[in-house]
Amino acid sequence: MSTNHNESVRSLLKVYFIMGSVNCRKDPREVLTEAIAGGITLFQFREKGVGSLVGKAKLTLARELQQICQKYHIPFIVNDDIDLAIAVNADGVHVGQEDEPASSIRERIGSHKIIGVSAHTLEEAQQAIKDGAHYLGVGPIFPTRSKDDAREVLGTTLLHELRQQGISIPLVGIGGISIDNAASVIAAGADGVSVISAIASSNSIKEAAAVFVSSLNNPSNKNIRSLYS
Ligand code: IFP
Ligand code: MG
Repeated sequence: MSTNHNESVRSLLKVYFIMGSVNCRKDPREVLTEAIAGGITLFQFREKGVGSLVGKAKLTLARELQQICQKYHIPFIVNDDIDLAIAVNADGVHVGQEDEPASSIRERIGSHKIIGVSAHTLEEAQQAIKDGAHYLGVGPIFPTRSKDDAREVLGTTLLHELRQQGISIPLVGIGGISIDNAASVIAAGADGVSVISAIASSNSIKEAAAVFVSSLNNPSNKNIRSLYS
């Protein structure tokens, strides 16, 4: 896909679903298919943590999930694993601060691919933009259990500060985002929300995704705790 236009990435971030097999209570292929039916706008394959697939099994799952994304025209982003992203010709990668800088990743994966970088401070954000990131993942906004090595909770303050400092590139909030607090993340300046558990752990994946989509279009939407009982 062409990613020369900031605005196309911005709109893709609206409801950015992230998962790997360990986040799913049923077949990840089913989870992804339902999430897409609910209206997610972007998908990141994040096969990480205790019990995650490696090697050939990881590659196979990546290909299967990518095929589902392709069928429904949802861009497929790979977390961390640049070699995997290249092997499957993913639409982009997401990397953390401990990974290769965006500038060298871009040389490896090609200029037309999406590069997202995690940022936890203004300085990290500025550096990632210099290095050529197309969007920034800002978080953890709220406490989360999806990440073993999660950093200090930021609240929505950094999002606000980044916008106040004139940073205009697409931003997505991540970490502990639920239907109840998603609107506050957007209000602070994010273009979208990244969600793992609130969709993957729901007992109705499609509805959970759909409620995020509609709550971001209509922030007064009431919560739906029954989906997580
Ligand atoms: N942010 C994001 C994203 N993805 C990650 N895997 C992460 C931080 C650690 F939402 F894509 F921006
Ligand atoms: Mg990483």
